[in-house]
Amino acid sequence: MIKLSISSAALLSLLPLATAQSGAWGQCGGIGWTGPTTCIAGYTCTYNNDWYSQCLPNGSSTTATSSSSAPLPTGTSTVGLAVAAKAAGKKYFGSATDNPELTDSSYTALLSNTKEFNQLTPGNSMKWDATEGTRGTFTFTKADEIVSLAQTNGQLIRGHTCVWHSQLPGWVTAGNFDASTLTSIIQTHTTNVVGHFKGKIWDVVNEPFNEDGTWRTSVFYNTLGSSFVSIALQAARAADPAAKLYVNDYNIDGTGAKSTAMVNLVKSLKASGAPIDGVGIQAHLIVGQVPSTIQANIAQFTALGVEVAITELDIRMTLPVTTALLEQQKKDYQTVIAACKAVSGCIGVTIWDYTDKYSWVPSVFQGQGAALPWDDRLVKKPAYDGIVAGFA
Ligand code: 9MR
Repeated sequence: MIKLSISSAALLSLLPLATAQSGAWGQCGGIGWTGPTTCIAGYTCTYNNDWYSQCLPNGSSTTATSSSSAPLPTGTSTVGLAVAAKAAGKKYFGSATDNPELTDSSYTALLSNTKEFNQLTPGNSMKWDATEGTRGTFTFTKADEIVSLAQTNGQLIRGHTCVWHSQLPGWVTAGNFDASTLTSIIQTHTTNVVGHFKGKIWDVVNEPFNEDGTWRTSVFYNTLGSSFVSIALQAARAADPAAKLYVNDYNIDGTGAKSTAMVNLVKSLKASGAPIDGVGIQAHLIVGQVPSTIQANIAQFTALGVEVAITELDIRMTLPVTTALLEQQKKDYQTVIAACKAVSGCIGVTIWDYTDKYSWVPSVFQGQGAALPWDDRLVKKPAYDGIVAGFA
């Protein structure tokens, strides 16, 4: 048996290379296609629609995002999202990622393609529970894995995040610390984390506000009032003067009470001399519901003398995926990207992972998903073309 397969492989290798094979994700068929119709090892030429067949990893499902047998539209642009972002004068287009996904070689290959992504954000491995689960003991193994992947690829890193009410170990939340002890706990944490990963952009403080613009109650706010923000920013600046320091939140995508609270925070930080370089607009959005004020909103932040980044973009829909929803999602991505493009102080965009395969959405919003520009087979969706059009 073994002998047979070795000799057939040897025989195959002697065949002329006239029939070149398509590479990973390459086109391998469709009306008018004159290129190769077979794929490199590990990939299968998979029918997508009459005009397009693509080399997908062996075993990929062809119907994963479709509830009907009618083929859904796909993205067709080949520009590269980071290429498009840079052509529009932005620093980066990036993706969040997480350690468990990095064992998926098809996923990692596309994540490492700097034409698509020249920036990565670790989705979980820099958070407090991952880096200082025990007081004073710092663990950077997982975060280092992502940072070194980015470094190997030549990609920027957004550090995420130093001070957040969530994914916070019990020793912090339940420690009953007085104000001066908690201040030093924040300083030690921020100093060690920002100091370990020098030269990054940082979401130093994450999600400080409630929807109505009041301060969110957390161990930090309850013990220190709003001063916890400047305590963290100052520690970050001292640990790495070259780092860019942001405050990041969701539902501050359009103008409104929560966005106004962020404006007021930036004003007061600047007035007091606290180091603040940017506002992170997460942009976890819903198809058909992108705020019409998104560009004006970005501009109101940059007018304060800070930069803006869209830090966690995804645009979810109620499943099942339909052609109409995909087309609306494409428009919505274009709207968000065009708003960032239009404001020069909006420096870059990060999507909260790039494929529906690893999106956080379905596990949190029941019946919703398909929020990202690549589907769960890593096939481009119309949203991809929307992003390219937004940067154009
Ligand atoms: O993507 C992250 C997911 O894997 C975690 O389970 C979740 C836990 O809170 O956090 C997700 O990332 C969040 C980010 O850190 C802050 N903004 C909202 C993101 C989605 O929940």
